[in-house]
Parts: sequence; structure tokens; C-alpha cells
Amino acid sequence: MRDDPRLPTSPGFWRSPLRGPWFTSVLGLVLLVGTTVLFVTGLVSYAAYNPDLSPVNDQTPDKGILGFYLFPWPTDPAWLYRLNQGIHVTLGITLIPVLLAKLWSVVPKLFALPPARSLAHALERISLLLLVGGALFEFVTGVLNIQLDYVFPGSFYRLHFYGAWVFFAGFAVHVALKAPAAVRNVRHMRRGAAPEDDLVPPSPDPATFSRRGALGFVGGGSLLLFGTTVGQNFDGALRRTAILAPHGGAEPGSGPNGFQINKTAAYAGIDPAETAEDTWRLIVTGRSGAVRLSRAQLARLPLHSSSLPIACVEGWSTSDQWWRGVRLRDLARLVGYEDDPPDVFVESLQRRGAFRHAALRANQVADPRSLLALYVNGEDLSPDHGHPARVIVPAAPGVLNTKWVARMTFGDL
Ligand SMILES: Nc1nc2c(c(=O)[nH]1)N[C@H]1C(S)=C(S)[C@@H](COP(=O)(O)O)O[C@H]1N2
Ligand SMILES: [Mo]
Repeated sequence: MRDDPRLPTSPGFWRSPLRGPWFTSVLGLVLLVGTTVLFVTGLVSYAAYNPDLSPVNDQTPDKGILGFYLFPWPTDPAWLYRLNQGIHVTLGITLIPVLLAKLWSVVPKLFALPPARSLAHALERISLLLLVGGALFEFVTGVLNIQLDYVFPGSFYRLHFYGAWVFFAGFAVHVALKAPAAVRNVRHMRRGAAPEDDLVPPSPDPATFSRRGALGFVGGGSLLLFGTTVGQNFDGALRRTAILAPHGGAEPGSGPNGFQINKTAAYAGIDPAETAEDTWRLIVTGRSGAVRLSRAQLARLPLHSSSLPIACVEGWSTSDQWWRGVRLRDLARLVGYEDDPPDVFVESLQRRGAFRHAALRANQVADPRSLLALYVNGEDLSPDHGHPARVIVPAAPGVLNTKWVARMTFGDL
């Protein structure tokens, strides 16, 4: 069976002259750097949720030591999350052709017999399964999430989080097992000898395509994806180039509220009757009790402005918008925290669905740029941007900027 060239288990079955250590190594090197950046920006994105703050931000059950985190997420620079997540998503999409080409280049190994020649070889194959499976899983869940909006059973967040660690485990074992051979190979090549490699087909078909041409094809695919995605991090004409992004590069209308919207008020099931001036009240609770405020009362508190972007975990962001509202630390003051604002738990009017509540860390509350915004770009917030009031915090993931706020509970979480 091993030698029947009609079967993929036979080396003779694989005839593309493109396969070989050079093609695989170049792609592997790109992925080595690229997936490292993806893993690190992914962990940073995780940290940006302040995962140990309360169960509402980090919904990963039984994460144990995997959910380690080292620091309260900073509020400076204000574009921190925008940059991190822009890199994570844009790079992830750009690397898709490289990943596919790399998998294609090593696919004969998937069928190689016997399944394991030794314990080390068995370990290596299992680690490859984790590595390849983990990488595929991360790319597929990531893309589905940004394109199709949380279609998963359970939560994207959990799946992508655990998937990343499975991938990393495979990656670590793979590197540890392969490094000695890679070093040997490089030494061989330095001496001008061809590396030993079972990727080279024993009976190749004639070439119709050079290896460089194939690499160019892969790189061209990456460039095309990059060019049709990256614009979602910018405004105006640049955003319109992001035809592959989930919002298709379209701005929702023009004017002061004409910047990207995640979920509309209608989608979130916000009833206009609940947000009307004479029905909506904000309830703020803390050390000294609770305060109920109408929007008019809020608007008579000291108002402040900050220029801050919205940066969604899904990889789009807006440039700075000019928000105006009440400082979160002033709201903390109203309920008994004079100089030492604590954490806050923010709840929306929204009854169903994700993102209807969020917890913010004390350092985020204390930042003078953190607002409960009533206005944006000189106008009332539109219903879709969170009227009557929404949170905006520098450097935080968009998901922490709760819209249609109904209740804020200050106290250490
Ligand atoms: N109540 C509520 N607040 C919310 C959301 C939501 O779905 N419901 N979406 C969040 C997410 S994921 C983002 S990126 C921002 C987007 O804000 P925008 O729609 O005003 O751009 O709002 C956040 N606040
Ligand atoms: Mo978001």
C-alpha cells in the first residue's frame, strides 16, 4: 500500500515539484513570526478586558492558570487597543493565504506511513496535530467571528481563547523537537549540501510554475486581503476600501453621529419609550447609597470633553470622536468616593444579548478622560450610539464602552 502511487499514503502520489524544504521553510518562517505576533496581540487583547475583574468581562470558565494576567489595563496611550486589535485582526486575515500554502506544502506528511516510527516521532505528530489543528481552528473561528457575528455554540471568546493555548502547546513542542534538526539542516546547507527532506517528491511532474512564482502568488493573495481589510481602521475614503470588512467599508450615514456602529438600538431591542426624557433615569449606587438622575440632571453636572476612538475587538476602529459628558470619577464622587474611585459595574437597558454589561477597573474610572457621554461631536448621542448615555474610556476595547446605560454600581469588584 505504501508504494501504490494511486494512494496518498505513497510518496509517489505527491507530484508537485513545488514541494520541498525551501518553499515550506520560507512560508514557515513568515508564519513563525506572524503567529507569534498574533498570539501576543491576542493575549494583550485578553488582558484588555481586565479578565480577573469580574465574571462579566471574562466569560472563560475553568481557565485556571491559562487566564493569567499581570496588570490592570492602562488608559494610556488612548489608541493602545486600537493599534493592538488592528494588528491582530488585519495580520490574521493577511496570513490566511500563507497558512493555506504552508499546509498544502506539508500535506503529504499527514498521510505518511507508518503513523509513528518511534516515541519521539509519535510525539512530534501529535504536536503537529495540535499545531495545525489549533492554527486552523483559530483562523476559522476568528474569521467567522468578524464576518458572521458570533455564530458559535457557547462563546467565540472561550473557543478562541482555548484554541490559542492548544495551538501554543503544539507550537512549543514542535519548536523543541524540530530545532535540533533545523539547526543541522542550516549547517548542511551552509556546507553546500542539500538538506535531507522527505518533502521533495520522488517522482515530480514537470514544473509549470517556479517556486518564486508560487510565493509571489501567495504574497499577492495576502496583499489583496490586506488591502481590502486594513481600511476599516481609518476614516473616509480609506474606510471605503475595506470591502472585505464586516461593515463593507460603509460609514453609517454622515454628520456628527455618522461613524461606525456595532449594534443598532433596534438590534439591541432598545424601546424608544424607555429612553425618553421623562422615563429614562440613571441609577448610580455606591458607598453612600443610590442616586437617581434624569438626563437633564446629568447635563447640569460639570461636563467635560475627551477625544477618543472606538476600537472593536472585531478589528475595526474609528478615529477620535469628540465626546462630552460627566466624568466617571465625578459620578463615583456622587455616591461617596471622594478621592479614591473604585471599580464600577455598568449595566445597560438592554435585556438580551452580549455586551449589555461591563466592568471597569478603578484606574479607568479615575482617568479624567473617562466619561459617561451624553454628546458626541457637538450633538446629542444618536440612539444607535447609545442615547441617552454611554460609557467611553481611553484605550479600552469597544465592548467595555457600554451603550444605553441604565445603572452604575461603584465598589471594588
Ligand atoms: N449595551 C450595549 N453596549 C455596547 C454594545 C452592545 O451591543 N450593547 N456593543 C459594544 C461594542 S462590541 C462596541 S465595539 C461598541 C461600539 O460602539 P458604537 O456602536 O457606538 O460604535 O459599543 C459597545 N457597547
Ligand atoms: Mo466590539
